Amino acid sequence: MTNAAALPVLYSFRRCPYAMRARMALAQAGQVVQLREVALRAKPQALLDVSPAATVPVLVLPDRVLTQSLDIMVWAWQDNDRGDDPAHGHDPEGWLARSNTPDNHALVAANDGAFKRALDRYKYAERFPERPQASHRDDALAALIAPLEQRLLQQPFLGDAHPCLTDLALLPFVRQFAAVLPAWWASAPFPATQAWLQGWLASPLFAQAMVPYTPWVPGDPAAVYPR
Ligand SMILES: N[C@@H](CCC(=O)N[C@@H](CS)C(=O)NCC(=O)O)C(=O)O
Repeated sequence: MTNAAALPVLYSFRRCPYAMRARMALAQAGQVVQLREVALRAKPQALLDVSPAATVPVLVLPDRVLTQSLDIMVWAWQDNDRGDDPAHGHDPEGWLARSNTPDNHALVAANDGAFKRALDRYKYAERFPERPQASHRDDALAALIAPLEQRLLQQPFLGDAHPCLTDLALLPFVRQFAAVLPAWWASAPFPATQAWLQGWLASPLFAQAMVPYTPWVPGDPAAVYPR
């Protein structure tokens, strides 16, 4: 039986897109952690102690602390410590390997950079009154959605015939983009990206990553993720 208190600690926030992609990677790779749901307005001291920047997600391992969602995703599939299958670690299906292409690295950089910046402005357009909302949306389309559509017209996933880390890295952000003006998105000319997003939102992996946890309070018993 697993001793839950000995599992790595994941500080997480359900609605944070960075935390979502980390949770999906952990679950897909078969990693089990103890999840500490964080209220961003009242961050626990234990989180500040391990990560002064105190963003989520943070994964606390026995020998190091990972404070970037992409590092947590890579660790999820790369970790060979448990030795389930020494030849393949936690990635017998190649989710990490398939993501390691220049095109996929460029998509993640665009997502985390120009797209995220435009997405925030599109989402909170009233805070950026110097430009109309649609111009921020155009920036977001140019940064990520248009190149993503080109890829997905040729292949169902960013790992080609199968999904990979890159699909999961982009998904929570594309979801946010679609949700800003759902009616606009539904009639926008991006059929491949719309189908890709729909497929992921209906997937068991996404459902597993979105199971709610009550905010962690020191002294609580370990809350195992995935459930
Ligand atoms: N580069 C970081 C970004 C993480 C991030 O910015 N997370 C947000 C929540 S979505 C956060 O924790 N913000 C700090 C705060 O709101 O106080 C990563 O990839 O993990």
